[in-house]
Amino acid sequence: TNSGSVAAVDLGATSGRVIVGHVDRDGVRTEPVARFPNGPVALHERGRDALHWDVVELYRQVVAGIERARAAHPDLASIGIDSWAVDYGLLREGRLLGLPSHYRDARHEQGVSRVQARVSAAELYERNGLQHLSFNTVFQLAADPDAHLADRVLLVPDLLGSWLTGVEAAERTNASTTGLLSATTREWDPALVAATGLPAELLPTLRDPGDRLGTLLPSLGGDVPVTLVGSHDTASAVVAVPATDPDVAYISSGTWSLVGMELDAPVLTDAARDANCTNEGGVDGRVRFLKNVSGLWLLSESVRSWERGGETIDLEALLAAAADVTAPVPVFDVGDHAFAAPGDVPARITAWCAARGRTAPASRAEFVRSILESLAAAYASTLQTIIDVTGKEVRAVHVVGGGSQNRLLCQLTADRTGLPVLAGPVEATALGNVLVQARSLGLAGLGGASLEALRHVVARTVDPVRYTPAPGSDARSHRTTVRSHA
Ligand code: LFR
Repeated sequence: TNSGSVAAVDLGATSGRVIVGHVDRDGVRTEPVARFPNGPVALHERGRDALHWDVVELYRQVVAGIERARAAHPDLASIGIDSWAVDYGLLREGRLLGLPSHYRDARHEQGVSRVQARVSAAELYERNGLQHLSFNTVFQLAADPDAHLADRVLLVPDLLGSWLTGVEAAERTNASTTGLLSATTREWDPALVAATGLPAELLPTLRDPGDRLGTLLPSLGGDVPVTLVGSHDTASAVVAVPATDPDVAYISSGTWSLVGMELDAPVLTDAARDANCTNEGGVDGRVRFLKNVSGLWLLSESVRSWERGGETIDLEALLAAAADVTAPVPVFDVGDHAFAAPGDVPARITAWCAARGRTAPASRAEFVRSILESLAAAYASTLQTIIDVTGKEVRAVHVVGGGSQNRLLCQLTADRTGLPVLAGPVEATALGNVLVQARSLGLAGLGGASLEALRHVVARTVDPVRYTPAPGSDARSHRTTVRSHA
């Protein structure tokens, strides 16, 4: 019944934030305390440009954010950390061996053949249940020329957690994205670890969301516990999907768009593998059955390239102009390898169109419209795949995260899926992070609460914006297909 405040550290691939969440009988309220940019840093090494994360700068920002949170709330009850998945720091005797590699670095692709020479793609899927992404940690480690120097590997949130507390652990939801975890036992799979060519001792003990990792080191102010949350950002976001109906899909919409459903057990069928669906580990042992679709990164990279000349882009104005575009725009394959690395996305869209004899967008507004139409089209076909593979009924799509504020994208998603879209909360990841801490501390009567009960707290707090499929949009055919699976 006691209320309380906790800090959520949420690191995304394009920005990080520290948010204080206040939890009481009425629900959960969030208060941003710090926000800072993040992104790949290209460093010339071994004769090429390698993409890294400036994880030391991230740590500095996290510590500053925690200090600000504690200054404003001296009674801060706990801290939880989440970030993007798969990337790691190599340590030797507790010392970081170099800046972590960024998942968009092309080097990882070399790891695929090395791993698959030891474990076939089919066996990999049977064991880890993961969609094939060449940046899965198992492939990154196999391609990492420095990995043999390390005695420990820590995923990014675990690395930051160890710097804050001195305690090393592998939080299980994020561990599930490595490709090294069994999809059925949710323990490290020795055969998968062996496929990297590295010793099993490299991996720390697995721990679960809700466990106390440790206490802030005395040099950092001491006293406050660091509580494990769904440290994979997507796992925390799914906790905060304000669904009150089980027959829904979600899109966790940020740098990436994670399109899928929550299931009780993994689906490891040939159909799931052929469709490249993933079974990632959720909080409370749930399965995040989903596919990675590209995301707002296409838009932010476009804006970045337009701003390269020194100009500042007004994104709101550009989105309004995109909503007014009436000329037909190309729908391109957002998953095409051409769009994977950082760079000039509009130029790549033009090249993609030219190679296929299509008319490229003619203005910035048309580029934005083309990107959002293409994302929405990918959401619709991915959702159909998820429905086909699971045989589940879907009556609505919850969109959470940054993309839930993009009205045009939400409307296009409703139109192309033929389903109502319920948009929000925008800060789902931080909310999921906060709620898992609050439950673990027993704040506001949440001790022992089910995920459904946590989602009710979110639903009580935020009112999602509803987007209805436009009558007469080409969604009608989608809707019939979707419904026929009911
Ligand atoms: C989203 C996300 C995705 C993961 C990608 C790379 O932020 O965590 O779930 O596939 O980033 O880590």
